[in-house]
Amino acid sequence: MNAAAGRDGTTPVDVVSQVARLLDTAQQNAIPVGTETPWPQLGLDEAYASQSALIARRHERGEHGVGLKLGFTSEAKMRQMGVDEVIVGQLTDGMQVPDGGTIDLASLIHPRVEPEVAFLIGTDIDLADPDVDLAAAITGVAAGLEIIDSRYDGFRFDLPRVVADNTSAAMFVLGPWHSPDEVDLDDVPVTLRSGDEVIAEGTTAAILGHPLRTLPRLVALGGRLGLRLPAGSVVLAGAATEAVALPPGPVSAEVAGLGTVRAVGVPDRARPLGEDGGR
Ligand code: 0L1
Ligand code: MG
Repeated sequence: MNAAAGRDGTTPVDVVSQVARLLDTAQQNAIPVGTETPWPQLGLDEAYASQSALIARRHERGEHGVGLKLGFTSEAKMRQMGVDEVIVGQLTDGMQVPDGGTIDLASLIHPRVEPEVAFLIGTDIDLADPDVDLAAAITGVAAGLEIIDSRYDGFRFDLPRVVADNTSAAMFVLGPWHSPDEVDLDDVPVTLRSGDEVIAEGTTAAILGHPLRTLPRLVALGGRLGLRLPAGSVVLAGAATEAVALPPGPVSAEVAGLGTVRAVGVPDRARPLGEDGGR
C-alpha cells in the first residue's frame, strides 16, 4: 500500500478497502501487520470507513452484527494506550464465546482480556435519531469479558489505526442477563481472575464514572457514523480495569451484583510461550 495514498492517484476508496483487507488477513492468519508494512495516513472518518469495510468482509463470510462496543472508556485504558478519545467498534456473532466456553489462543495474535459491563438493547435503535433514548431501551445488564487482540505488531497504533482495526475487538463473553431495575452499577467492585488468582481489580466507576454515562457518547458517535442497534443488540460499555495479557486456562470477570462470567483459554501447543501477550 502506498504511504501517500490519496495524494498520488490512489483513491480513498482504494485505501479503505486495502486497509480492511490487510487487517482482515492479519486477523484470519493470526499474524500481525508489522511496522515495516507501508501504511497510509488515515483520518478518523477514513478509519471508520475502513472498520465498516472490515466488518463487511466478515458479513460476507456469513457473520452477523450483534452489537457495538465502546473502547477507551476508562482513564486506565486511555493511559495504557496513550489516547484521550472514546471509540466505537462492531460486534459479530462470530466473536461471541458462550459463557464458560473455550478461547482458541492459536487463533489470536497477542490477546488481552478486560472485564466489562454489557447492556442488552430491547428495541430497534437508530443512533442518528435525535430523540433516541438508549438508556430507556436497556432490558438487560450483564458482566462481560472482552478479548482484545490488536492486529498491529506489539499493540502499537494511533487512534485512526485502532479504529480501522475495529478497536482491537476479537472475542467477547457475556454472563447471565439481569433486569436493569435490579442492579446497581454505581461504583461496584469488578475483579478479573486467572483461575483463582486476581489479575486486575477496579470498579464500575472506572467506566466514565458510571457505565450508563457511556450511552450518550455512543449515541453521539454512533449517530455520526449512522450506526443502528436492532432489538436484541449487545453494547459492551467498556473495561473497568487495564487489559491484561490473556493467560491459558480459566479466566473470569466478577461484577458485584451481576455475578461472574467465565471462559477458558486453550493454549496453542505448537507455538512457544513468549513475552508478547502471554505467548
Ligand atoms: O475495548 C477497548 O477498550 C479496546 C480499545 C482498543 C485499544 C486496545 O487495543 O487496547
Ligand atoms: Mg473493551
